[in-house]
Amino acid sequence: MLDKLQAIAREAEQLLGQAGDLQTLEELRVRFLGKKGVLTQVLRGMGGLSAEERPKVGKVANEVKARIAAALEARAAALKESHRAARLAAETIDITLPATALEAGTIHPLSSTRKEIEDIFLGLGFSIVEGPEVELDYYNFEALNFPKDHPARDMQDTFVISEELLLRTHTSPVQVRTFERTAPEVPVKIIAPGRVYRRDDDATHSPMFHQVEGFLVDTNVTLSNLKAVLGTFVRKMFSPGTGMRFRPSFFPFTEPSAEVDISCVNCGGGGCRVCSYTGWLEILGAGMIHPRVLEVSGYDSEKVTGFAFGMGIERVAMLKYGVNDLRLFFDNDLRFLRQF
Ligand code: 2NM
Repeated sequence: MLDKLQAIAREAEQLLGQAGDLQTLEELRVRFLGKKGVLTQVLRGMGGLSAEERPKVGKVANEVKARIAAALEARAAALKESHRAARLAAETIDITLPATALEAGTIHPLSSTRKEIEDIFLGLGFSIVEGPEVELDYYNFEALNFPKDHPARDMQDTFVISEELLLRTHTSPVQVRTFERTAPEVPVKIIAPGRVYRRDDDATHSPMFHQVEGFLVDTNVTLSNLKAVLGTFVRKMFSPGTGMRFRPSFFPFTEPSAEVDISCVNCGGGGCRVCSYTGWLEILGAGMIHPRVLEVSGYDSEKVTGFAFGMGIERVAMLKYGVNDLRLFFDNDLRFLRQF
């Protein structure tokens, strides 16, 4: 029996040494070490051995098993290594070839416009604050004095998530969150840039767009302070000669409210197709913060006043760069983006 075991070991080692691929190796493993393999067959015959012989044969059987397993492993490693060497030899990389040029990107026009707006207000002493895009109905509408039946609160116009949650339709909730943190301290001079969402989609409306809103709260803030700040802004943003006018309007969170126009960036005010021959272009909304908005956020509206304004970054960018379709900003067509 011992001779038989030695013979098995020798045969296995010889066959393994010749195995040319992993498939053959696996077949040999099954043949020698498998459940119905050669070694198992021999060990079955151990029942007929004497009590003295049994442990001796058992010991040799285990040694043979270990030898075959080791030979299997060594051959598998050798085969894998030679496969790797062959693959590397076939694969030729010429590291002296010139590299493929990486195309340099550019800053997106909405990003540069946002940055320009931010820089102007930073220069006027405003700080930048951001807030969540998924917002509570309370901060988006309730605290801003929008009545329960206001059309903007309709599911038709707002992306509603639940009874309490929605996608913010403007960045004004940032103002309320800021008021809550700072009240009753003054002054507060903040701009809030960011993404906003409305259910609207055409050449001049995108369901997602960008806004910058700003507000200033202090003692003795008046409408003339608002005009001074916005006048400075439009002259820096467009050109030193840019004219500005206020038209009466309505917003739930400001009283009085105004739509702000600038003299046409295309014709300078003489009248052309861009301004529909009016000489003016609407650029932002503004007003004096409604006392109720100040009060719910913790300010005493008898002691402090404030102004607020809001503008669409897409609209500013369209006027600044003469872009006539807002969707171009979101199409990611390189022929468009490369022009900035
Ligand atoms: C606008 C127009 C007018 C505005 C008001 C406030 C707040 F929170 F202070 F009341 N934030 N933004 C505002 C006012 C926004 O956007 C067209």
